[in-house]
Amino acid sequence: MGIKSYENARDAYEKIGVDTDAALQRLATIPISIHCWQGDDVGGFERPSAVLSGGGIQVTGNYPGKARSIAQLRSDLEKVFTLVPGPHRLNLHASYGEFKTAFVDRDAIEPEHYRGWVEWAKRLGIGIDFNGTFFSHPMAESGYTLSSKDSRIREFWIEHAKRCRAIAAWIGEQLGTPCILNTWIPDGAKDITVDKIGYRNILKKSLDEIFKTPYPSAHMRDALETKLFGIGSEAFVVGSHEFYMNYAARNNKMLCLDMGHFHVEEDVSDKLSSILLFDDEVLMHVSRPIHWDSDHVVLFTDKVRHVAEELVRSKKLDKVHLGLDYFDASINRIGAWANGARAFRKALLFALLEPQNRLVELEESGNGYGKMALLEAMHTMPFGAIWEAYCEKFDAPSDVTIMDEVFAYEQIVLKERV
Ligand code: RNT
Ligand code: ZN
Repeated sequence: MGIKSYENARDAYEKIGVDTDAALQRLATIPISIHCWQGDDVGGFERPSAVLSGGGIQVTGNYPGKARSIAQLRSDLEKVFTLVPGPHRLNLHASYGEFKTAFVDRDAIEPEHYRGWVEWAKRLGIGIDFNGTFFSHPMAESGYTLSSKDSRIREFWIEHAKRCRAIAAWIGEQLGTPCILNTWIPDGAKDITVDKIGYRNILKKSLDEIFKTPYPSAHMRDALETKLFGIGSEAFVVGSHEFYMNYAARNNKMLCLDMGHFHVEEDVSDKLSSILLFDDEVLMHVSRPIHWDSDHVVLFTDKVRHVAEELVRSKKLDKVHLGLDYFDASINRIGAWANGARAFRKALLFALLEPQNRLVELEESGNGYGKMALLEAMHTMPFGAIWEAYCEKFDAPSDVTIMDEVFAYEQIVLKERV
């Protein structure tokens, strides 16, 4: 598009009191944590040909080109980083450690297994966030992990969680940026559960045990991911929204809000101002829900925009850690990955270009129509030119040229994979 169209767009925004240069600068300071698991369908590298199994989540599709080794996954991630404009972090799952030839079980993982990722991140100048892996494992087959009534199972997963915290603290210290550790467990049941309070009580005790060891917040911070239901846990999820909201508030932990974990008609953006008034920080799992926790690739949709708008309007953008959570194995994975990350960044830019003071004035003066008209006008502002300028700033392709790069990578790199 070029300078001229940016300048025209800048003038148009200036007329409504919006400083586009400031918005671009601000956006360039906001990292998005790119999830490792879109590249290999949440398989991980604990064993050769590992695949996602169980845990209330599911990947569909078998489009060719999936990453089958850590080296391939890193190559894919590096490609994605060039396709997405802006500062990145890596969101790593415990099952993506470098275990070499020996099998290392979840209750035996050590920082050493993640050294390769840390070295890689240092080279790229990015931070890493971390996740315990409480699924795709024989010890999770009963449907319960940290809330299991079987002490052998429970202790196994408590040990995993403790080790993940130690690893996260080590990663954060190594990289000089706090590692956000998300804990999501699949615990729940397909049908009527009688002793719900029993399971929740066990989960509460397990968490208390896991969080006994304090770590400096400069190294790691804990987040707990809430959920309403999953595949196979339609009737009961132990770690529900209410459970974790209370646990987090009372124990000074962060909530992780996954946009796919609520009823489709619920507006996740509306939850943020209530939570952030009481909790210091929140972790977001940006996703695009369709009917159930479907982990669809994020697009520039209303729901995604509303989350970005709420973060900007509430001035809490710095308090919220932004992570992505989607996985689609039915289309080109690199394109899916990049598209989702770009769509969320685009939503943030859209939100940063809102004439917020003017909108609040209209609202406070009771001018409902004026507010509506101005918000409506935002949809036809020359937003594309500003977005393109942002992409250019990071040498990232435009929305139109990106597919050529994705196709070229597919031809040269992905096609070779068997
Ligand atoms: C599952 C949660 C969780 C996972 C990842 C892979 O419902 O959303 O965040 O998607 O850990
Ligand atoms: Zn999630």
